[in-house]
Amino acid sequence: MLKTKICDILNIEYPILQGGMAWVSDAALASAVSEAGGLGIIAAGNAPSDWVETEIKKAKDMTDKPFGVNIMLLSPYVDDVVDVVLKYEVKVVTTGAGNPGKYMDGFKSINAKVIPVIPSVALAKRMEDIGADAVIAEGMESGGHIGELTTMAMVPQVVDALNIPVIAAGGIADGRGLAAALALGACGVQMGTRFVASSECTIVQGYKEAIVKAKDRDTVVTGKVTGHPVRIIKNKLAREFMKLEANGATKEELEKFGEGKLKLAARDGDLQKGSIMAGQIAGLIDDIKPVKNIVETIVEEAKSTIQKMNNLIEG
Ligand code: TUI
Repeated sequence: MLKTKICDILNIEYPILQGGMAWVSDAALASAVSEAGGLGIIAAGNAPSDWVETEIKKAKDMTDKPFGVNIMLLSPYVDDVVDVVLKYEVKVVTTGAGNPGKYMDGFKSINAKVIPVIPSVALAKRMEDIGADAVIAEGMESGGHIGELTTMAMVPQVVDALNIPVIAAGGIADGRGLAAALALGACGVQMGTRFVASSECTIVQGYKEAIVKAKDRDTVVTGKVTGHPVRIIKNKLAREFMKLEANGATKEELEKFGEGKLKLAARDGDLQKGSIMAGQIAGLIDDIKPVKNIVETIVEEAKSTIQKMNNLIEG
């Protein structure tokens, strides 16, 4: 048992969500996480809505447990993806890379739980005001598109500012991280990078191995100039991106250069010219293992961490 209020709200066993990662989080990964007692999430990313529809159908076949869909609000297909989510009455919707305000009434009409990812207190408050059921406070330790605040600094500030539950994300990959998030007042965690390095994740093996190989300082943040900073593992692409930025490339040039590069790494297997998005916690991850093992190990480790902390005050 490691129950928090988010478990009741989402009807899940453990307070662990799997991050919605473009080109990574499909029905196979999401259903494995849901079957293991967490909340699996299919990522729409920049995919067309028919791909999302297929993955939702597959996930419904693969698990009877709740799962979610993550909507990336910068996607050109966002309106169609929302329609698919409404058609299939998806139980949980998370959003990223923007403000989901204009879709809120639709989500509420199917009784979906809506959990926006937010990078600041101000946006978290706005999400509470428009009826979000919880928020995911995602620190800049995360992989992919990030904000400016760290998890450690942001989570307690968001917890104090809101009345709805807060889930912590960014820099979490083990039970100590889960216990720390609970200590900061969060009622659960979302993990991305840890679940990429899992047996059920369907991306190329080399991407998972890059995470296992990565050390603490092996990620960099590119694209600050474009207004969409993205954390990736250092490789040829990262070096070229940084060179372009140093040479004053325009936002348009950088965006064009970045296009399609995540798929190139994750699905086509080009780990030098592709973009290997991963969080700073990649340095802690040293194995690729089944999702069930990841979830159970984290829960057990969180419990023993909390026990140890309790022992500190009981002498
Ligand atoms: O969205 C993510 N992570 C992502 S999305 C992605 S695909 C992509 N690739 C290149 C450029 C842009 C996207 C890869 N990784 N995480 C959730 C997240 N949301 N991080 C930051 C935010 C965010 C940022 C601004 C959420 C809201 C927001 O609001 C701005 C506003 O006021 O509308």
